[in-house]
Amino acid sequence: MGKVALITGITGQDGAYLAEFLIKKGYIVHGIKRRASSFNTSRIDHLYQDPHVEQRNLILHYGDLTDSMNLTRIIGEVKPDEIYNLAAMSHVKVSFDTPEYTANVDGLGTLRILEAVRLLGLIQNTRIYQASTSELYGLVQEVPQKETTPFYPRSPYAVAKMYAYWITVNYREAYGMHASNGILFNHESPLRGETFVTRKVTRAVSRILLGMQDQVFMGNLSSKRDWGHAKDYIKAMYLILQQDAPDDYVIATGVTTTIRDFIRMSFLEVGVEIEFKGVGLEEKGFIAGIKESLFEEKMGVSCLESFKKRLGEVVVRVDSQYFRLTEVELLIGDATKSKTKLGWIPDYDLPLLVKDMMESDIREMKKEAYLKEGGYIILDHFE
Ligand code: NAP
Ligand code: G4F
Repeated sequence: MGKVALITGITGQDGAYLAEFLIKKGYIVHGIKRRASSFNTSRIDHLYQDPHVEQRNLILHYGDLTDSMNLTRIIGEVKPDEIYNLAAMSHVKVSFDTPEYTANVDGLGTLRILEAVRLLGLIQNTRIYQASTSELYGLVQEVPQKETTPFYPRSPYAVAKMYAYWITVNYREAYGMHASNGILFNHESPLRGETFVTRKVTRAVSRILLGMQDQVFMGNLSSKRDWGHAKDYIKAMYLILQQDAPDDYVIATGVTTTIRDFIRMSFLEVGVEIEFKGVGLEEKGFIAGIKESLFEEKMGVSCLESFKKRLGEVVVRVDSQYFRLTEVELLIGDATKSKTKLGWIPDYDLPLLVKDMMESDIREMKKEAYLKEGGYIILDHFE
């Protein structure tokens, strides 16, 4: 019999990659999904099995991190070997609009899971992974940030996650639970939510290239993030729960990049050079050059002919509505402990991540353009 895992947040970016990874390892994976008025399982539809299939390896349960009785019932029925608590209201900016809800889900939600495991008498059977975050470092007290760096959270999201971090440590120390925190720096992928900065950029750049959108409005272009690939980071979650003793680990690449440079890299993926001019709200990104053979290879010849007419135009502007009340300016992690103790080695660096996201979004936007019959791509379609 394979091991049994329970993933909260299975419909999210990390939940989807982790579910696929664990199923390939022979696990039976149970996932908690929220009831929604429209389908919210697009990231895991390829793993879905009809409830009538015998010996399923993916089983979904309706649930919510705000509902203790629901969580306790599911954990009691599933009796998982491993729980990956990935569910959260995970958007930092939105947490300023919904601070109480964020505290309830991201902070108390973790307590509900720990307490359910304890009350059900599963302490010796069930290992728990808590999705902690580099946002805990906030106004950073040390560069780079590692496991011993003091926390200084800068948003309702980060404050809620700080409670979750410490309640996990406390249950480990008080009750001897195998409960661990992964302090994960930003990780992205083609499955990343569309309102996080990297995906917003790769989607918008793809649409601009295809003539489906003129420009994109961004927030703080100067903040720096340590971006890795979600496919690498979910492997670290798994490794953390395979250790004999529970502990807390930083997962990061050790490279930090501005939002501005991420935008440049995304356009450069198809040979478009962007130059930024101006400061603050007046900063703008212009099309400064086009490497025509690369553009043609990636986008097609008629798309190139149309796009060439846009040389010199502004495609990136700043809008203060995307600024945060208290910003996290710089994140860069030191993952030495994870590399030495877990043997965690990432496969992707930032250029590979950008390539993966751009290729996926260009494909997706081309499909959209064909369906809506809009944008330059349609010219290629008729050639
Ligand atoms: P995500 O794509 O936003 O997924 C969040 C998941 O949580 C979704 O499945 C969502 O369900 C679910 N969820 C939200 N509120 C819930 C509730 N009240 N009850 C039950 N489920 C709920 O996030 P992610 O990028 O995969 O991140 C996974 C976890 O790691 C999160 O806890 C996040 O805070 C943390 N983290 C992420 C990063 C990163 O860079 N990605 C870095 C550090 C830590 P719906 O699909 O229905 O919305
Ligand atoms: O992509 P972001 O929204 O991610 P953020 O705030 O770093 O949080 C993500 O990573 C955390 C790990 O450190 C996770 F815990 C959390 O759940 C989430 O996954 O923003 C990144 C940066 C910020 O400095 C933001 O101000 O990009 C800046 N930014 C600039 N313009 C923008 C935009 N962010 C968004 N979302 N949208 C913009 O237009």
